[in-house]
Amino acid sequence: MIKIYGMQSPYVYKVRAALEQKGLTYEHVSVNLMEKSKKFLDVAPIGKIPVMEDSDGTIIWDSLNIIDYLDHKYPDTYKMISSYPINRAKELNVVAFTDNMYPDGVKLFLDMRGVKKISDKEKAQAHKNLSTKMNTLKDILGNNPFYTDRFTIADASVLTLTVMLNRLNVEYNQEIKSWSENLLQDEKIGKMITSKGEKSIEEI
Ligand SMILES: N[C@@H](CCC(=O)N[C@@H](CS)C(=O)NCC(=O)O)C(=O)O
Repeated sequence: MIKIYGMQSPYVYKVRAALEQKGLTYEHVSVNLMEKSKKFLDVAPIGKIPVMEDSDGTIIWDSLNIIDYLDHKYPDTYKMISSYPINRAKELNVVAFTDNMYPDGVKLFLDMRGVKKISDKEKAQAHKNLSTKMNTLKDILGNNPFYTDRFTIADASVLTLTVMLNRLNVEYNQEIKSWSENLLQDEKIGKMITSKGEKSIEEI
C-alpha cells in the first residue's frame, strides 16, 4: 500500500487531496519533525514531509513532485494537474504563489507554538502580507468554482492555505473563506484534511 510520511501538514493535505480523488488507498506514518529519526532520514534525505513510498518501494518527496508522479504512475485515475498546457500553467502558477506564502505562515506557526518568538511588528507584517496575497488569490479565482475548469492541485493548494490561516487566526477576505468552506463540504475533497482522532500506522 502507498505510505505517506507525515500527517499534519498543508503539504500532506495536498497529497491526500490527490490520493482521495484518485481513489488510491494509503496509510500514514507520523514523523517527529522536532527530532528527526534515522528511520525518517533514510526515506527523506531532505528531511521534509511529505514523502511518499509507493507500493513497490519507490520513494518520492515534495508534494508537487508526488502529485505529478501519481498522475503519471496511475494514468487511469483522476488527474490533479491538467494536461492542457494553458490550464497546467495556470495551476502551477497558483501552486508557486501559495508556496511563496508559507514562509510567513511558518513564522506565525512557530511563534504560536513558542518555538521561535517574533516581534509584534514582524507578526503584523506577516498577517498583512498573507491577507494581501489572499486578495490576489480572490481576484484570480473571480466568481469561478475552480481555478481552472475542475478541482485540481491549484484548488487543493489554496484550500490547504485557508486551513492553515484559519488555525493561525489570520484575517482574509470572506470570498475565499466561503469558497473554501463550500469546497471542503464535498465528501472527497473534505477528506484531504486529517480528521480528529485519525491515527497513523506508526510514528517515527
Ligand atoms: N516544497 C515542499 C515543502 C515541504 C515542507 O516544507 N514541509 C515542512 C512541513 S509543513 C517540513 O517538513 N519541515 C521540516 C523542516 O524543514 O525541517 C513540499 O511541497 O512538499
